[in-house]
Amino acid sequence: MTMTDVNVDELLAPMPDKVKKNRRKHIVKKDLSAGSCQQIEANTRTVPGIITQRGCCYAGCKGVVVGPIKDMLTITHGPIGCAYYSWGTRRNKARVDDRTPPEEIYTTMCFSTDMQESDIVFGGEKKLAKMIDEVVEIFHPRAINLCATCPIGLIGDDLGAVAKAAEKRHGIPVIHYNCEGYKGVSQSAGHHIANNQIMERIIGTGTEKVDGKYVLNILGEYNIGGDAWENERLLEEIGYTIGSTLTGDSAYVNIRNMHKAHLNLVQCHRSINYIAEMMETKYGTPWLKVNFIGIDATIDTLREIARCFGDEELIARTELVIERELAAVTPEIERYQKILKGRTAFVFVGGSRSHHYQFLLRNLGMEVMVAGYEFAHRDDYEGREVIPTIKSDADSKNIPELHLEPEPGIYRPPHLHLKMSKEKYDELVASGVLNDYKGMYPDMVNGGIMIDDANHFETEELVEIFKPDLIFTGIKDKYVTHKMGLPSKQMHSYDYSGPYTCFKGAVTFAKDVAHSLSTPAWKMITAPWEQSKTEQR
Ligand code: CFM
Repeated sequence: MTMTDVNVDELLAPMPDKVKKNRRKHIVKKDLSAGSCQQIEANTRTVPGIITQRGCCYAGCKGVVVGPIKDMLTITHGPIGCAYYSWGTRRNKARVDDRTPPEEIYTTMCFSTDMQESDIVFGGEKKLAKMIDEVVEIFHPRAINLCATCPIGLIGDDLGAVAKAAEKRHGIPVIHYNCEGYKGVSQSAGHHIANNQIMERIIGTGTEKVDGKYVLNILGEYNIGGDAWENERLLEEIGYTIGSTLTGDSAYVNIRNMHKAHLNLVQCHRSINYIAEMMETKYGTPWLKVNFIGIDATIDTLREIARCFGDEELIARTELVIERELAAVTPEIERYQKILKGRTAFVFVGGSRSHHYQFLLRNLGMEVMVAGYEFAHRDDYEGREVIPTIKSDADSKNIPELHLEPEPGIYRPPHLHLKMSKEKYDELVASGVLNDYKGMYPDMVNGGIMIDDANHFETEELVEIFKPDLIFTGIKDKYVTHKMGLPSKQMHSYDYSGPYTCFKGAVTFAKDVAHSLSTPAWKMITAPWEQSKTEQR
């Protein structure tokens, strides 16, 4: 059977009719002959009882966006488990925060109010206020995040009031996030809530001067396994200054001054597109969708950034760095290509990697047959042009939208940020370079499947049909995959490896994948369906 023969309806056949009808809308097969992408259903509720890969709203807010900020102290207001599972498990690395000794910070700080039964009955506001007093006295944080969990929303503790009173008592920002786990349909809602507060409370409050001829922010880069450091190394060699990443290895003190950058780079569109758009409105900062995953993708990204500024010297330095990096990694990549060429994979990750890693895998001679997102929205699959047609439902209406205006005295038109004429800027926008994202569909292989919020049943069916050599996924699917006799790499945390970005990162990734595929262990396992066939015989 060729890839284009795969019948999605057959795949769902064993499901009850209602579920089948629901799930069918979340699966799209790439069909080159059809031209544009068929509409996919995304960012809607998971079928109750189905084993989803998704996380909660609190995970998206605390675990993903605000948790990694290294000089803010985060308090999880809720039972201890929520803090336990959202701290230290995501490999968002950070260097020591360079405060005056003895107050250096060696790790991101997370505390929990450890809500008990009596707190749930009588309310937890006093406990939270007391905890803020204690952490201020002991740790002297620059600013505090307060994150709500499910029970807090249910009992109605007023986080905003506690935060406001604490700000008065201590004279530092105390920022609250109503990111109860049940808000929205996945962690995506938490990204939005975090974006809103970072925009309202942090960005734009700094008054320090940011030096540099070309200052870039890297939005949606969380420095998993050190990814951001590799990006920064290259960009700084070319001649850029990094204002701040958001939020990998980031600091409150730098985020405050992000409005002073000339250009925002957007790596993960899903988790941070709100800030990119809001900064464009409020400060006039243009944004460029980038991808540092994959050698060709990195080269294209570096050239596009240089093109945005149009400085000949910058363009020449970009080419020089590309040439040098390529020369250094090509022999090694070619070595791994011998093992990897012709192999196939599935990629199931949150809301951006399933697209980005297709570029890197292609560089290694591999093809992605099925790509799934846990919680992406239609624009991450189909491109931003569909945004005006996305219908909002009760769940999305639950998340506040900020309506911003240009900030008087600070706003500068975007072309002035890039030091170019308005005409030239308009041209870059019209050609889809700036302020745009085309989604995953254009980069899928013909006959390949895009699947939203995939579940275990579908994963197993797809494996049986496509028989991939490897699955890139998360911890919930990793061991299920192993039991099917397939190697699986953890694509959220990179297991214990990384960085995977840019040129050197591509070699590390190639090495890890080659190791996974070369281990003889997989030959010793019989997939469940193979087993039943043997028994039938
Ligand atoms: Fe963005 Fe991420 Fe992702 Fe994401 Fe995540 Fe992550 Fe992810 Mo795990 S911010 S959407 S909520 S790239 S934690 S660093 S790997 S699911 S694909």
